Amino acid sequence: MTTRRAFLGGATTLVGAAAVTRAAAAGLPEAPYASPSEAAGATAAPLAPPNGRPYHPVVTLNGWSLPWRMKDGVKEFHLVAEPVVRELAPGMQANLWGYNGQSPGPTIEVVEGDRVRIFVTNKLPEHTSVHWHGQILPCGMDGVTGLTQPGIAPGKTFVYEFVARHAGTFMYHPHADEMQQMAMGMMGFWVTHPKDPRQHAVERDYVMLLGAYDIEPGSYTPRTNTMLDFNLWTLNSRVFPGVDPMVARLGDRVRIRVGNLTMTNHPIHLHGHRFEVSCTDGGWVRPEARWPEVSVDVAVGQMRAIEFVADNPGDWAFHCHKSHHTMNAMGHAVPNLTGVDHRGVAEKINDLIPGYMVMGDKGGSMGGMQMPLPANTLPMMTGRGPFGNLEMGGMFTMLKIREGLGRNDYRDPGWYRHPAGTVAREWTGELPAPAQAPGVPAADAQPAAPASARKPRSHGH
Ligand SMILES: [Cu+2]
Repeated sequence: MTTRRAFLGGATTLVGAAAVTRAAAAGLPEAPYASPSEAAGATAAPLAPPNGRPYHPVVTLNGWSLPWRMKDGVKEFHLVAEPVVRELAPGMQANLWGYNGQSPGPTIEVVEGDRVRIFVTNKLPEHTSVHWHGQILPCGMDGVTGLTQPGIAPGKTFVYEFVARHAGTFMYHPHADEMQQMAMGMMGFWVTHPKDPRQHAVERDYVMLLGAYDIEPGSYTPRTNTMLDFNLWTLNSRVFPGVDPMVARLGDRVRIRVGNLTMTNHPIHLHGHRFEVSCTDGGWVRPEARWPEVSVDVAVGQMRAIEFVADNPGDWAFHCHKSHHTMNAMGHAVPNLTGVDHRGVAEKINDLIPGYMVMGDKGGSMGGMQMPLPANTLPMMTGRGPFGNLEMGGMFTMLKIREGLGRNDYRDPGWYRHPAGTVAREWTGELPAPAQAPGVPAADAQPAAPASARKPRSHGH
């Protein structure tokens, strides 16, 4: 970008600014790329519109919004479909496909009524197309390979042009070799803001796409033939603890928009608040038709926007409620050994396999376990909180609500300082007698196996 501007600046002395501007404008708009820190996964500051109608920009969690060029009243964007390397969380990189250097691609933000022109250059080894999921547009702009257009061959650029007719929440993704291209991470968010910025106004507007990958521990490239059994569940192609927290000032009205381009549904759950679904794939929900929720199921191919007032300070969990979707890659073909006494068995196996470790006889908690991991592999349940291991992964992050933050301050405020006496704590005083299910003897009245922690013999301590 800088190089080109510098070149144009120098050229004006020779041929005049107007001629150069016309020449530059005749070509493709530049394809913007994220800054190095954003490319590494940092959440970009909201992109304030430099021209066109005003709007309140969104924040793409661990992502960024795509700048445009205004040409004769048309917003021109340039997407480049290409292979990318995405850090899913510190310690794990994935070879994905995406747009403009990242998966998901940059968020496109326009205003209701805008005429939009999107150039799509294909740098993938196979054809592609872009479907503008949810947009009401001329059929030939719908991006379905074979049905509404030929595929964009490698090395070619296509142009799409339509009016963003309705304010709302949308996505973009290929409609070409979808199983491969979506399993490789090709997707992006699209927000059409209302013409009147006072309509549906909120103080904080977060967007995220749900993704799923099947990456064998120790490897880098997703298996794209997987139908349902994915092992990495992502928010904007990041997994916890690589997902930034959402930050809100106490009293802010907050919107979180979620789009699902995985192959299964995700019940998205927010702690500490009641919210309403304010916008779906089809547009805004009338206020009298909204009902209160604390979880919203986002089905395959759907978008849901939730809204609430951030009136409860703290660090609140925000996650998919399918417990395997808040874990990182693991083998799932493991029997449940809770309650099984395998002391004798473990000793025998230790003679054959030094370092053998019994798992799961006291439940599945792995927070304290140190197991060797292959390279480029994240722990299954991980993340450190102020009280210890979080034992999370995948589709998990936090909503951090604090008093007195700056209007545009999205920095992680650190851990919540709980007011004195408001944290669950160990009780050492007198206990009331617990009620017992009728006819069932209390557990401590039954003969119990002695509890003892087992460690692999080779660790020798
Ligand atoms: Cu899920």
